[in-house]
Amino acid sequence: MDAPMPPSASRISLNKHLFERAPDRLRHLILDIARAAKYIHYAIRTTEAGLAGSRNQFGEEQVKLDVLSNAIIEQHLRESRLVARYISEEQKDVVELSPEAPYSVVFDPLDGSSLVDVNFAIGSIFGVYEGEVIGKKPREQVAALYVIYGPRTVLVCSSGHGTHEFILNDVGEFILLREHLGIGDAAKVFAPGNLHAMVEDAPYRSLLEAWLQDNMSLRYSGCMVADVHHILSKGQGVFLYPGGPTYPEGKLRHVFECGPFAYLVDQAGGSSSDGAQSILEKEITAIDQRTPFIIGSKKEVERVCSFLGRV
Ligand code: AHM
Ligand code: MG
Repeated sequence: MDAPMPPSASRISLNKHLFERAPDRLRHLILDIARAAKYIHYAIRTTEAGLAGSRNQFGEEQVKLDVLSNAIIEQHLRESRLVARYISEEQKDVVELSPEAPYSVVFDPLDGSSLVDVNFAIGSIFGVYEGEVIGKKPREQVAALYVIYGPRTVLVCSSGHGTHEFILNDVGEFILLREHLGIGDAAKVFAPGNLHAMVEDAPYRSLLEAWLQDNMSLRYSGCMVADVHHILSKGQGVFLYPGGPTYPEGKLRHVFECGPFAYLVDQAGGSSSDGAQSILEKEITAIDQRTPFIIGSKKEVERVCSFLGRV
């Protein structure tokens, strides 16, 4: 049998890549978050896919993996000693960790967790701020990243120098896959969340008709991490989750879900909006704040906003 090949000299680890793109403390924090994601990657493969018997701050039923992923991330953030506080989709209050530490981390530990049992791709979303979070805007994040656990586990991150993609290799290291992910202005695919809103919203119905007339293709999985990753990976597309009868402000949460994606997509040349203003400029007023969300190719985001008549 041939001896295993040593790692290629040309392979670039997440650590090496961050050396030139993040100050040391931020680099260490991103590496700690990436390490937590490796444990979640393992937990998804080995944990029973049942309900945990508890509900989160939004009254949603938690699956065991939501609870476990939250605990894994908490432990890594605590041990990093770089995090003053964190805000999680799965916990009601801000959790204080190391008061003198420079960063706050916001996260959704397992987005799309209702898809665990059907074995669809799911993900973790993170945003990093210096100091407090409430009163800030997503543009003020110093880094954002997500990890998608699909057939492959991929991490996409930005610390303000573009949006970069890494793949988890067999020895547990994130290796650079694509240096820059870029999003073109025009979209060929659409991901329409909250179709129930169509019943009340004629403009939304006209938008869907326009997409079909333009021969655009539907790509909607029910996990925003996967659906927005599709846009970043293919370099075009639009995702939206507008308000509707059940959720007038939409279902998605500004601080943990929309803010980090707004930052990553902006760094890749795309844009995002709540229909009236950029998500990057929308102030965070509460940890449970929801927002309508439109994200992806710039021209298509503009077209959606004009159809929905909110610009
Ligand atoms: P979750 O954080 O509880 O998993 O909910 C967020 C998810 C998003 O990933 C996805 O875009 C949306 O909920 C799907 O909602 P719907 O079931 O209405 O299509
Ligand atoms: Mg979520």
